[in-house]
Order: sequence, then C-alpha cells, then structure tokens
Amino acid sequence: MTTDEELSRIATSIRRRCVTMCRGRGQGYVGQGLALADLMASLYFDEMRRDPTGALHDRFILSTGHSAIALYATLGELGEYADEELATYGMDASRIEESPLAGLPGFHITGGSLGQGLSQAVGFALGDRLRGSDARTFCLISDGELQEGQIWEAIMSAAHYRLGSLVLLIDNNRMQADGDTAEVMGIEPIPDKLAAFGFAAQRVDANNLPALRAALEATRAQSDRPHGIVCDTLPGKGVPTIEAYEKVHYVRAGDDVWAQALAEIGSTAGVRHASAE
Ligand SMILES: Cc1ncc(C[n+]2csc(CCOP(=O)(O)OP(=O)(O)O)c2C)c(N)n1
Ligand SMILES: [Mg+2]
Repeated sequence: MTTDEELSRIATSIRRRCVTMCRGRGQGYVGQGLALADLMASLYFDEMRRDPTGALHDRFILSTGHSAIALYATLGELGEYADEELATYGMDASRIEESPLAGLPGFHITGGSLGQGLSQAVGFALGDRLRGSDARTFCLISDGELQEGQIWEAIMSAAHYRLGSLVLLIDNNRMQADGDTAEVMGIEPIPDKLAAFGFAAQRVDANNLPALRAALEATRAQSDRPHGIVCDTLPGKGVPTIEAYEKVHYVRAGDDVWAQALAEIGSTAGVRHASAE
C-alpha cells in the first residue's frame, strides 16, 4: 500500500510534469492534467496491480483522448517517458500528441474522437474473462462524453454481461469545450442513472486522496455488477493561477504564467518512481 502522504507527493510531481509539458509549446490541456493528478496517482501507484515483472496486470483505458496529458505525466513519473520527450508535448513530429495514438507505450487505444473508449473497455474486459484472467479494467471518460449515445450502449452492455471487473471512472469537472456541462446538456444525476442501468455507483471528491482510496477499495469486492465512480474534479486543481481561469478547457499562456504555475506547485525535486506496489 502506498500511503496518502506518498500519493500526495506523487500527485504533486505529476502536476509539475503537466505544467512543464505545456510550458514547452505554451499551451495544452493543463486544467485536465492538474485535476486528474490525484486519481492517476491513486490508480497507478496504489490501486492497479502489477505482475512480478513490473508490467501492469490491470488495464487503464483512456477514452478522453485530450486528457492524455495526465497519463503521459503519470507514465513519466514511472520512468516510462523521459522528461526531454514529454517536453515536446503537442509539437510537430513529437510522439507526445495532445490526443494519443494507439500503440504508444501505456496507451491501449486512440482516444481523440470522444465517446468510444468505454465500448473498447467492455471488449477488453470480456476478452480477459474469456482468457480466464482476473485483470480489472479501469476506463476513464469525461462528463462531456456522457452526452454521447455510444457511452450508454456500452454501459448497458457492461451491465448485461455482468462485468464486475470493469470500473468506469467519470471525470466530472462540470465543463466541456462549449461551456458548463449543465448548460450545454445536463447529465446529472449520474449515480442514479448508472444504478438504473445496473451499475454499483458512487460519487467521490476525486481531489481528496483518502476519499479516492475508499471509493476504489469499494470496487474490489467480488461483484456481478460493473462499478461506476463519478469523480468530481476541479480543473486546474493545485495551481491557483490555473484554477482561476474562467475557460480552462484549453490553456494558451505566456512563459510567465507557466513559471508562476510551477512556483505555486512548489518543489518535489528528485521524485521518480521505477515501480509501484
Ligand atoms: C466525437 C467528438 N465530438 C466532438 C469532439 C470535440 N471536442 C473536443 S474536447 C470536447 C469537450 C468534451 O467534453 P469534456 O471531455 O467533458 O471536456 P473537458 O472537461 O476536458 O473540457 C469536444 C466536444 C471530439 N473530440 N470528439
Ligand atoms: Mg468535462
């Protein structure tokens, strides 16, 4: 088990990486990266299991392609991407695309076209069951993606196939490219809707590490119901300058802003984790 203190240190370091990545080109999905840092730290450094070789035993499927910055930063934390390469985020000829390509280390699918990842996660989970594997599949989608019909088809099929090994995580940051999610097309009450479809549903403050730990632990129980966690997040979490942005779906800013953001996060120099328990 990784302690809350250690997870907090890791999440802070993930935040630094997200800001540093955006600083290179002066732009990117920093709000999402900062918001998801606590969840990613909890998943990759505590909840998801690894094989004795160190390879991930459980799966993480990122449906929200543009939130890849959070996963790149987490994989950087694990030493799977060098800082020099992460600094090329979004640049011409870089592998570190703002939305990832399938086959890139750590990414199972291409996710730029929203709404598709949960269907693929259901497929992975069914495949693991057929193979007799006890691997669990964690799939991250966004609140905006809940407006897509395919997501609800996937939710229906996960419940039909009693995929207890599937954990759906919804980044409920209450925003999408066109404004507040509630104003564009309301999606609440999400837990009630998930429960009506046959999921075991929870809601958690996903910027609170002990609460996240409890919510993830609750999904471990043997169940013939898939799990859904509405992860309430704050865009820009941990960096007041970014939190204060009115429109934070995509941030373009001068170097002074990125320098200020790094100063607000503070130093976590020397943190690098080769593996996690
Ligand atoms: C199928 C599809 N439709 C539209 C888009 C354009 N698009 C990119 S990001 C985005 C906002 C989606 O909402 P959410 O993922 O909640 O955004 P965030 O919280 O990151 O602002 C949209 C509509 C897309 N990538 N894919
Ligand atoms: Mg959103």
